[in-house]
Amino acid sequence: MTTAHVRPQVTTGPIAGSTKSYVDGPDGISVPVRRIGLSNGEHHDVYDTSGPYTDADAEIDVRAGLPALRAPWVASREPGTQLSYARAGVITPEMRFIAIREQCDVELVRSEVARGRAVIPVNVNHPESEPMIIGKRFLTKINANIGNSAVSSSIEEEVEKLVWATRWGADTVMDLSTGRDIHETREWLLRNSPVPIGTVPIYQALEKVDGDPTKLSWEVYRDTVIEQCEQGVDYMTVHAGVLLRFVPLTAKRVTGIVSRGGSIMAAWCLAHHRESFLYTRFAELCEILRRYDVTFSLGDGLRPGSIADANDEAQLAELKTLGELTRIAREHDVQVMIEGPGHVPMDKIVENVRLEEQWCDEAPFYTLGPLATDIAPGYDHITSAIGAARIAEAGTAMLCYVTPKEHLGLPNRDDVKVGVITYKIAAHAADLAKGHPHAQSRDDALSQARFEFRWRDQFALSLDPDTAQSYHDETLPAGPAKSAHFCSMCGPKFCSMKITQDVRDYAEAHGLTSVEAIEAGMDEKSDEFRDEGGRVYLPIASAGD
Ligand code: IRN
Ligand code: FE2
Repeated sequence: MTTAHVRPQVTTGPIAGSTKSYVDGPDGISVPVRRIGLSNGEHHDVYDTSGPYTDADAEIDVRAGLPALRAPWVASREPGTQLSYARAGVITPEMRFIAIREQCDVELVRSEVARGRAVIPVNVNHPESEPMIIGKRFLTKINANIGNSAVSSSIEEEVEKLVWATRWGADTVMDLSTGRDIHETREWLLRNSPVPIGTVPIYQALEKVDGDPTKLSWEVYRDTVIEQCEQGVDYMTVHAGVLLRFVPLTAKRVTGIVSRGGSIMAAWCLAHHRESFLYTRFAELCEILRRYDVTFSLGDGLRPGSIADANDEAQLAELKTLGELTRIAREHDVQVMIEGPGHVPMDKIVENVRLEEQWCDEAPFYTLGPLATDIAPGYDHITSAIGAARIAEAGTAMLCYVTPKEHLGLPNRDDVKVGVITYKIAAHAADLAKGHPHAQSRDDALSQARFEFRWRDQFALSLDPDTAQSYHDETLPAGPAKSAHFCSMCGPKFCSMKITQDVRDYAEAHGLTSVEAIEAGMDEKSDEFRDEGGRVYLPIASAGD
């Protein structure tokens, strides 16, 4: 990290209503949790992706980078991948860390990794990262894409986007930079990232040949991959399933090839009329990734980019090829996940998961949304979260976020937050539907706070406390409103929760259960009604008085 002009200014400090806490495990393992303190004296701990930035006294110098948490673990063992250890029955400190984080048995972590149904993306050269797992038996994860383009953004902005994305819950971040200073931007991100960093190496390889895909070669690509492995990139998108013979299958599509990496490789294959070097050299690539324990994210270069193209022949032919490559990677002890669509209508979503599981031997599925409709540019975080919730419920392990700027421009810091929160909603909704053992407790705690008019607790338990509180305060900013038994939506007389509580109070006072209380109340009211003559419409004088 040599650039003097980078300002060490990133967002620090705890999230409103929370403090950072650590759970200690064996071997000096210390796992971060976000502790939400409640006004009734209880607290609620939640999974925390934000790294040391949310410590109360955080003073982060981004020039120095984060502490190298995993360095002693890596130094004390023979070279190997998490997959090779898991297969040998070895439990690594990374697995122990994850078991505490996920509140599960460490044997579940080991066996799912050994089986290839989960991955732990941890490059030996990214010791700053806090271990996490991607697999359908664990909490659904979300990825946030950042990175500059030739026309926009600086290193400072990208580092702040990284810190901001993880603050709101991004489990991994991908640096998709294609503009200036690609190597240096990535170095700053890696040294300051508490979460795994992913990349698409073909983007940087293309920069090296002046943006002309036909000039790409295995050698340029290989050297780029090694450069990124050395820096510490934890997982890499490799579009090795875009085969020469699949390219014509996209000719009649409405939106052709929408994947950047996919279109670059298709251009190379057609120009040289040869099979993709990513495919023909795949075993060599495995050997490189294995040395650093970098995880493959096998790219969906032929994913559908419109509802019309969903689940078509090109997409499925590529998916089958990714299954073939999964087996080769695993033979080399390299961890693998599989990237998925894109744009898919709701009725075609589940089929994607079933085919992926069948053809790719249940390697973790990592999908981009998918968008459930094409008609809402400006709102594609929502169109895609609908698909994302559905596909995660069906078994997708990680969701790649989509921001409101999708299809329109490079997301800024605010878009990153909206994208992350939107995807936390989709992921959590899926975890609830899947019956994840620890998912519902936060819903229950928030609902309890809501019912008891503990407004501050309701804000603190929410995914975005700042927005929840500012919306509340827009109409009722005064301090006493934080304990009032109503909000401005219904006012004091029409709050259903207030009325329910009155019913319960009445029941208690009269020694009745709630149902009896309601019936008793009904009887009282109907007596009143009859006493007044049993008329639905009362004369104006009596009704108004
Ligand atoms: C995820 C699932 N399918 C695609 N993605 C992500 O899309 C991928 O991980 C990368 O972050 C981004 C752009 O990939 P393409 O357009 O180069 O395929
Ligand atoms: Fe799209």
